[in-house]
Amino acid sequence: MQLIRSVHVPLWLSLAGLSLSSNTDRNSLPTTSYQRHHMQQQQHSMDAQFDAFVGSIGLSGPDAQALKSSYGNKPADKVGAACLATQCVLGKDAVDTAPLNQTAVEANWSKANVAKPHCIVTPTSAHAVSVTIKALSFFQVKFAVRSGGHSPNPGFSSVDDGGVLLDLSKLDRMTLSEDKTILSVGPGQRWGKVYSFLDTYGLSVIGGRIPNVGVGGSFWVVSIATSTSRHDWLQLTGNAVTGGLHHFSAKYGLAADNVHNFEVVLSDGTITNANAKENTDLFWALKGGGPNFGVVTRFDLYTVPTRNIWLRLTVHALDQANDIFDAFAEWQTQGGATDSRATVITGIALNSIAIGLVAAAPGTFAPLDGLPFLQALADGVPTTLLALMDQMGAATTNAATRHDYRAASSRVDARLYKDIYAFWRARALAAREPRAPTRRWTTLVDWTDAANDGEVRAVSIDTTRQWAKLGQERGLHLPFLYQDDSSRDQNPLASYGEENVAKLKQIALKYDKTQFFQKLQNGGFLLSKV
Ligand SMILES: *C1O[C@H](CO)[C@@H](O)[C@H](O)[C@H]1NC(C)=O
Ligand SMILES: *[C@@H]1O[C@H](CO)[C@@H](O)[C@H](O)[C@H]1NC(C)=O
Repeated sequence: MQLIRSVHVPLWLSLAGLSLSSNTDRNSLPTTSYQRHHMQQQQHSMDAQFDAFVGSIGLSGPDAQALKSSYGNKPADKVGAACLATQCVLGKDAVDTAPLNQTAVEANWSKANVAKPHCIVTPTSAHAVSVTIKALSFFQVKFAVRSGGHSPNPGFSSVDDGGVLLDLSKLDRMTLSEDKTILSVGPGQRWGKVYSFLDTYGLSVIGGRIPNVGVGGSFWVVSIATSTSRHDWLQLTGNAVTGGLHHFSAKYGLAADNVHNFEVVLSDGTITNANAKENTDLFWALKGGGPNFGVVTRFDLYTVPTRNIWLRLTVHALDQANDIFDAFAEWQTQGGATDSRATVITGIALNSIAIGLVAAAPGTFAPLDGLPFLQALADGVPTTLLALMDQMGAATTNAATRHDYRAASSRVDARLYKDIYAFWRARALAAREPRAPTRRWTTLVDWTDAANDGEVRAVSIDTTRQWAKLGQERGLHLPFLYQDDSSRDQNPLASYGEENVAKLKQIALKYDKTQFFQKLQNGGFLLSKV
């Protein structure tokens, strides 16, 4: 019925082979018996679809009838219907409708990402995720999934009033297998809490390096990054083979390499597993393929014994920058970097430079450890990974400001580092110049005023452009973009290469036949955009 009352009328009529007079009232019901018959048929098939849908989410009797009449009264309000349907099944505690809990709306790392959804679904089980996905799919409603909300890209973990926010924060269960080799953890847990939990067992896992990042947000990397660039904070990270998702990625691989099993909800609501024996193609794709295949509701991760580490954290004078690049590149290309359990992090801000040397045993970091320093925050002390995460956490801000990331990759080259640094520094200083001295600039690129979004972003865009340009000129460019650090206009999936992209697309079609995740997901590095 609603189809006929809506703006689809002319199309429907022309399909029925009737000519329209120009003054046809769009809202008047067609009257020929052919039309009536067609209408009834459509109504029947819609009724059947609706019944199948309410049955599939476990609604029956008066609840199903109430939903049907409520939706029938306002057929255009699809997002309202999806919210209502999930609320009928999951209850008011799990589905927050207007007026929304403001704290949940504003939970964000970057202020640029705050958006107010129509309702917030906070599932406490994979089943609840499945119900939500079925409702979103049936009503064709836009959505966003939030694990920890640490993405700096607007719309990747938030959505406006036309959509539903799937907030995974209560999928935060952690359990250790009896033999302590596997940690099962929900995507809404934060890495800091994961490390605290495991620390009591003398264990760790290979995961994110910032405590506040949600577990679900860190598995999108398949390959290797040698350097990352951030706007007010030029970061270079290096160990033997990777830019390091984790401090010991050179030994253990990336977070994604340490997954034993993913529990995942597919677009048709199926709850399944992907591992080395089951759905192996999906297992491969989930390890870096982005939010294109399903919603992961549980990660089973291999634990690693590494717990006590050796750490040296020093602060350096700005005029040492070039010496530091020389030493860093030398360490990367020679000797030192063959130690697979050692990592170097250089954090270069506009007003300070910090170097972190991390090793599984007292490390040899020549030539880096010969550099003079202003201050040692930690000096060759044995510490725990947990304490290191805390220190990383303290160094990265969680304040309500605006953030931006951008990814770039190149081969190791001191000269290139220096040139990029000079380029970035000049631009970043210029962007900061007109601001009042009271403005607080901390570590990462944080700014507070939306009016400066374009100006601030331009610095990092230009820096990565320059990086690519110089890299290409000097034969040092690498097309790889580290997904976790990529900006919304970058295309990290494409950087995996044509063959991988084709394979990912094939797998996405197999597991998501309706292309739900491509069509209705609000943001994210989607295969449909590659
Ligand atoms: C998110 O942003 C809002 C402003 O829109 C701010 O008031 C709030 O404190 C932020 N939330 C968090 C957790 O930082
Ligand atoms: C509102 O949301 C916050 C953050 O998700 C949560 O901690 C709090 O319990 C919620 N408040 C209510 C009344 O549900």
